Amino acid sequence: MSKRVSLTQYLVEQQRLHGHIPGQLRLLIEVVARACKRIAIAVNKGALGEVMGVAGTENVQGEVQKKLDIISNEVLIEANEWGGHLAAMASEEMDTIHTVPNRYPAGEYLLLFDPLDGSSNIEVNVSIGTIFSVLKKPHDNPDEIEPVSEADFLQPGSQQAAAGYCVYGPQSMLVLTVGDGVAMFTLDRETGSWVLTAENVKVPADTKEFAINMSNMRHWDAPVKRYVDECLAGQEGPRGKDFNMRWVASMVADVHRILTRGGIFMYPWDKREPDKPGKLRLLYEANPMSFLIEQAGGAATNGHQRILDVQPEKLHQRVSVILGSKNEVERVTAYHQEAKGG
Ligand code: P6P
Repeated sequence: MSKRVSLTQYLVEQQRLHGHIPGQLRLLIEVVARACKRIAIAVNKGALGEVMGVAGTENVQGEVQKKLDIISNEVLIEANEWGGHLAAMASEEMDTIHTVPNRYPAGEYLLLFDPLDGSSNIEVNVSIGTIFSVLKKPHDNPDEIEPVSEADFLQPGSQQAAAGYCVYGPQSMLVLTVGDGVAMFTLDRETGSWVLTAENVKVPADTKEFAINMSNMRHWDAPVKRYVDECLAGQEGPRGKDFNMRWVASMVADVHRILTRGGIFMYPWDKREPDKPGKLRLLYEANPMSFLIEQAGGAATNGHQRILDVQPEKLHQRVSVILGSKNEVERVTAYHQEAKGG
């Protein structure tokens, strides 16, 4: 068996080789990874752990919260409050930011997360996951310790210091980037450690697999409909090849498949709620996933611009997402440009 490299060893070696994982960032990543282990244990208990079902509350998105949504959120908050690496946190499950209590030291990073994405799949035992994004707290005046505010979180995804997800599936896997490629770690349940199982992950530029919720087809804008129709036309159509379709309804699972074997994932704007840019949240879903995909050589746009260039205006704002194999994302984006007469 080849020498096993743990998450800690990987981070120490990356710091030694490339120097962009300062101590506080390494601590942050290790704390998040440890919290994800606790979430994996709770998720894997299922009905045996009395964690199934709804919590009887709604989140800021107006979505019914599952018990595991709340549990996962609390695990991440408790794990990250005391370490001195964070100034504040933001979560899909919390209306406003959570500032590190005064009894703990404040750090220079901001942590954003969707604590349990895809939770509609919990009862049917389909992969779900935790998505996280790391930003640096802006410093107007480095000599002053300024209070943290929601405005500090409103940074384009290109400013992320790190991003990743943990997928709770047949294996629990942690997928991470600090801006120098994508690495994957598999949870060894016997030792409780995250073991490096893939690095320098690359998304093939072409694919024969697309992921979209086809039941929304009648609501799509023309460029998305054109792209999917061409995929469905297969070998006899303009693409000259047959395509396969997958839709897990768990972004973490769909993105993990794309990082593993290529593909394109789309949750586009549609006519159901014209004022809503899309379903997925920019800061703690689209930005971290787009950072990972780009670091693996893929592309991520909202149909009109690079997702990582979108300037956020609200903490929970949504965005249209087209990400994955570069040539396919560029095709769909070009169709949007053509439709605009670009
Ligand atoms: P639909 C899960 O609720 C989620 O936010 C993403 O993980 C997933 O890709 C999408 O929504 C699924 O949405 O409308 O197909 O159920």
